[in-house]
Amino acid sequence: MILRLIFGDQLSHAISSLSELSAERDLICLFEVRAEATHVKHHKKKIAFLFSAMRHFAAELEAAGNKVHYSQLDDPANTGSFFGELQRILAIYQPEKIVLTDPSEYRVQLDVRSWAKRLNITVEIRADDRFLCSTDEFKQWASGRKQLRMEFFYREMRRKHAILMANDQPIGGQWNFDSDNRKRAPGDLQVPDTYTAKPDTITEAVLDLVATEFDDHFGDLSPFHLAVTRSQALEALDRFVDQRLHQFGTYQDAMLQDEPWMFHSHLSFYINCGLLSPLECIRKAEAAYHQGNAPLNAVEGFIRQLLGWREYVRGIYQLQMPDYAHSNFFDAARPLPALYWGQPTIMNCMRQCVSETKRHAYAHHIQRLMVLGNFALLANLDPQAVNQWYLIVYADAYEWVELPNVSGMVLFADGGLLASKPYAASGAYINKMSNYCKHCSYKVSQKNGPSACPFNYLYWGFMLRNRAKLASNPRLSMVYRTLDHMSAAKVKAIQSDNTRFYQALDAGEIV
Ligand code: FAD
Ligand code: DLZ
Ligand code: SF4
Repeated sequence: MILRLIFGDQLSHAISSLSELSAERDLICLFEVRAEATHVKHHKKKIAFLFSAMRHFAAELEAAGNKVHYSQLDDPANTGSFFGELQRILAIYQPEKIVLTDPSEYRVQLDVRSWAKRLNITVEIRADDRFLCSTDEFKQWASGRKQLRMEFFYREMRRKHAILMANDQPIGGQWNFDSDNRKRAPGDLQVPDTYTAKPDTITEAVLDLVATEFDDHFGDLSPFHLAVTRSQALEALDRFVDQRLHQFGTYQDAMLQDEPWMFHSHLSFYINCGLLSPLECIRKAEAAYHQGNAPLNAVEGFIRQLLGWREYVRGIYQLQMPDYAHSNFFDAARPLPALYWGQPTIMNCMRQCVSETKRHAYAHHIQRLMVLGNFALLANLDPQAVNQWYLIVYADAYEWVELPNVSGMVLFADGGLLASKPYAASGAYINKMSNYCKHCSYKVSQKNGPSACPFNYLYWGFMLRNRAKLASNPRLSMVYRTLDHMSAAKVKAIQSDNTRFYQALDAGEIV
């Protein structure tokens, strides 16, 4: 007998650990374990989503005639860890070897590499070929390059997979249509409803379990309408392509009050746990362009996220771990303020993004980057605390994708390996891309004083504080030239606003 172990983010029937599967001979194992749900205290909805998707996946495997062992979290015999469950199951079945697909997170990669010795059994670790760029291929691309810019990686991926290409040239004559993708959304924009699935009895049981066992975790369980099977996830993909894709590009960077979904795809949960493959999402979007159902700026924008960013951050993670997790270019050390956990705040943009995150275990990219992340960067928050928060709160978060986005893209903690400059922005950017400021008690047009938008003076405070580390960056030369021309009184006002704000923040006052 071969024991084939499937992790919670490996719910793909075509996964490498299941190739050459023999239904008569083999046993497929899936383990719900407390250690995974609590090594960081994941959002309740994230745990419920993954447990329900795992249970549905196990049921599909069984229905197809396979032998499956599934450890439920509330089974009194459950030991609570992958290793413990494996030991327990090995004693019962005594398989000749274990086959698994390499786990996505470094922490678990280390763990599985110790099993052969600790369990005295052959453990065959297969590559995860659901990614379109293998670890070795990325290493090759990166070797000898001074800068690892996503744009050049993306172009190679477009060529290699022949996506949106015509005779080795990008369709439309350009690789990138970002300049068409920065429109502000009108306040009365009609946004279609996101896909909703009705919870079945399996999901209901999981929701009860999570409510009981993880009551002290952040986040709302209800409403729960995520897809938990491949067929539901395919419906969600079709709905995106039919109803949202055509506007994806235009409103890619836009945010609206009380509108969490915008024209994004809401597919990351399903792609990252294996219910959808990135290539099928890319191909469906490409087909919509060729059929005239979506414009090039939208389709290229969407494909760049999946074929470019997603593959690129995974490559960076594989290349840079374990050191990457400790990078802290700015020596930032402020603890995560309670407002990230829902403590009231006067900053409407932060309130909106945190409350939507709490409700849906989802926020779209620009909320994660330019509101929640921007504040973390400006306020000098400890990268480890910020990473932990992002890993906890989003249902699509696994360290391989969360860490490069947070430490690289948002916090510039890697000193510029991933981004060419920090994505720092004042209130003007948030006001340009959203209507949040209209609903805020702070005044975005005011630069200094207690009623001024904090992002305005925190932005300059950040640039002043980090002058020695940033002034030589050519992309920031304009910023430092502006600072050099500021009057001493203006600089003093910025500094005293920063001091006042941080004193209040550190004292736990409502800011
Ligand atoms: P869409 O906007 O519809 O994009 C389409 C797909 O492209 C996504 O489903 C996703 O698979 C992929 N994608 C888009 N941007 C990125 C990116 N920067 N990196 C990797 N893949 C991308 N994404 C995660 O999947 N998990 C995370 O834990 C995560 N953490 C993030 C943390 C920060 C600070 C930032 C700035 C971004 C993070 N992202 C993460 C990337 C991005 O925000 C999410 O993938 C996206 O918001 C998911 O929503 P969507 O499916 O509607 O995406
Ligand atoms: C995120 C998560 C959670 C909360 N629980 C489990 C679990 O009980 N069993 C499991 O197999 N996977 C879980 N996961 C996903 C894992 O964290 C993910 O598979 C690993 O990080 C892969 O390296
Ligand atoms: Fe956010 Fe400032 Fe706008 Fe308020 S005024 S919503 S704090 S950017």
